[in-house]
Amino acid sequence: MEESWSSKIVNPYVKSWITEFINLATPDNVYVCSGSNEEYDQIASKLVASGSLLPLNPEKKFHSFLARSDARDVARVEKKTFICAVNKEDVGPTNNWEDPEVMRLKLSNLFNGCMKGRTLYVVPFCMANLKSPFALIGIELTDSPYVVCSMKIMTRMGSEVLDELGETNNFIKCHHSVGQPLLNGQKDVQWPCNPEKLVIAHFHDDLSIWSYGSGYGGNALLGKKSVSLRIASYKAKNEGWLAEHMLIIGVTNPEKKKKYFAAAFPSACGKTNLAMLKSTLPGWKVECIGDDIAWLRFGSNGKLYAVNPEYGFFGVAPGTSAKTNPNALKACEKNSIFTNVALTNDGDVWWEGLTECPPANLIDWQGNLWIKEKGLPAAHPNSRFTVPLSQCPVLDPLWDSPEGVPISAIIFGGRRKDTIPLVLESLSWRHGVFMGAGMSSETTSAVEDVDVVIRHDPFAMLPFCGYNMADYFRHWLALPDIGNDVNLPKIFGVNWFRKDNQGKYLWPGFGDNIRVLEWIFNRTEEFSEKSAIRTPVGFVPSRDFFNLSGLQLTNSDFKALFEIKSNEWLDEIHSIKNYFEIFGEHFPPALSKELNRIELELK
Ligand code: O2Y
Ligand code: MN
Repeated sequence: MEESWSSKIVNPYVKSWITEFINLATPDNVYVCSGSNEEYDQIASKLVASGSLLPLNPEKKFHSFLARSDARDVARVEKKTFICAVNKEDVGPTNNWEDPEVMRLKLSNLFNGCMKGRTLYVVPFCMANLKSPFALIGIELTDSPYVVCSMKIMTRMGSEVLDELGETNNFIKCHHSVGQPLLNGQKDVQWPCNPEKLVIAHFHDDLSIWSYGSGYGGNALLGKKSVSLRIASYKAKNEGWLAEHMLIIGVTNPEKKKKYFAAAFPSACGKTNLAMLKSTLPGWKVECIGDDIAWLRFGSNGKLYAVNPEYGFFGVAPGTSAKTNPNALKACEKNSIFTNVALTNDGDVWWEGLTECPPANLIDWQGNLWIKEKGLPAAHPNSRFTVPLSQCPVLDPLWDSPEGVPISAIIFGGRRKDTIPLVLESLSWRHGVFMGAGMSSETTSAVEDVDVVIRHDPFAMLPFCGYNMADYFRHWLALPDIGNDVNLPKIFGVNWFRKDNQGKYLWPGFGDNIRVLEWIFNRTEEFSEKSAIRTPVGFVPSRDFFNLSGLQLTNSDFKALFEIKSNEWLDEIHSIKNYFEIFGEHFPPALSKELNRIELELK
């Protein structure tokens, strides 16, 4: 066993790390992934044979599969996600903290023998183009073949990564186990996991990640949230760059001028839809670089350049339709893995919102005949499509550029039925950082589907900031000193979800969001003085400079979309002030000053 894997690993650091891990987890076999298409097919075939993957009808979804997870393992678990640093303060009040020594002891017990009866897969991967100055190499040791197939889609994975790593120790050590050893020839289940013992730990000292007990998404595909946000944001703070929960798009105007925007939205605010927007305005075009994560660094000209470190989309299926995101539907016509969606009787997939009427004889996400009258969804609300970025029909030509693209605007969004106008431009960099820090979004509470809860989610990074969030605010405030104030992107806030007094959405959204992007585009040009009105909370569009052509929007709708109501904003400021108090001494005074300025101006 030893010889076959070790002959493929020349790097002495990697070799001794794997050896040590084998001694701990005691897998039956070790397999080093090459990342080839043939290998993917072989592993997928094994998953099909064992019943863990179901091949879809190739005439409907070519070379694609359906996975059904254990019903207890369906999403990221924030409560069990830890950042481990000696000082609790370095982790801050928004993260779960654990002492590294305590956590290491706990993990060594959990991982002890956890891969008995299983194969350990060694998955070398690179986040960002291998030749990029942004590139971060990781190696995930996992006992989940589903994770291997997903990592092949979501990252640049395989032997070239080991070649690039050479003999250096410069890689992120990622350890993952589903936490269900197979003892004495025990038969495997369709989706092994161990939710009771779930833990996902990130260490400041050696930047390693240990994930135990889940096979799902962000818990298990460690290149995504764990490496590219939690670990990368911590590295970025120390090295003078940013790792953000942002999509990246290229926007071209009718004169063929192109600009790039990055936008941060909390989960479930339509980020993937915006990333692949199909414009309703003639001559305007949006092209996609990424839908979830952006790494931003200063170029030698002082501008911020962004790359998407990922190689695929792991998008929420429900709500994706020909109206909301036709490009995502095209992207997942082939070479895709669907997880927890419903199955049609002709071997295709279905989810709520895909079509108005569900097809007959659906099999639900748990593999049972779906009975509509029971009132439960056919697809799990967090069901996913995993597809290669390269299949996106509106992929930007620079999507794989090692240097990245220059960012002209940063957009913060959220889901709010009142208070926040359709679009706002910050008055300064400091005010923009305040806008990011004060972000919040409506979520439906897990208990009562109807209860709306407003969750503060600074920069949409609440679950993903790998260190003290107040220090993260300070890092953002310091960017003008690291780069060049003049060349920094402008900062905007958007809210597609404002409602009228009857509870009806005021804005059509989706393809019409291009109108907001148009205004933002024009505001990043030199000639923009007349196109906005200053308010205490930012610039809002002047009516004559906001494109409403072809829209049935009344004057009162326009007013309601953009109105800044002092009473609502004073409440908002009050809520933000209360929230900021959790950060104690780490909180940057510059943001308190900004808050006080707004409060004074509103009164
Ligand atoms: O539930 C999960 O494991 C996935 S969470 C996720 C996946 C893709 C993009 N964004 C998110 C998120 O929660 O922000
Ligand atoms: Mn996300």
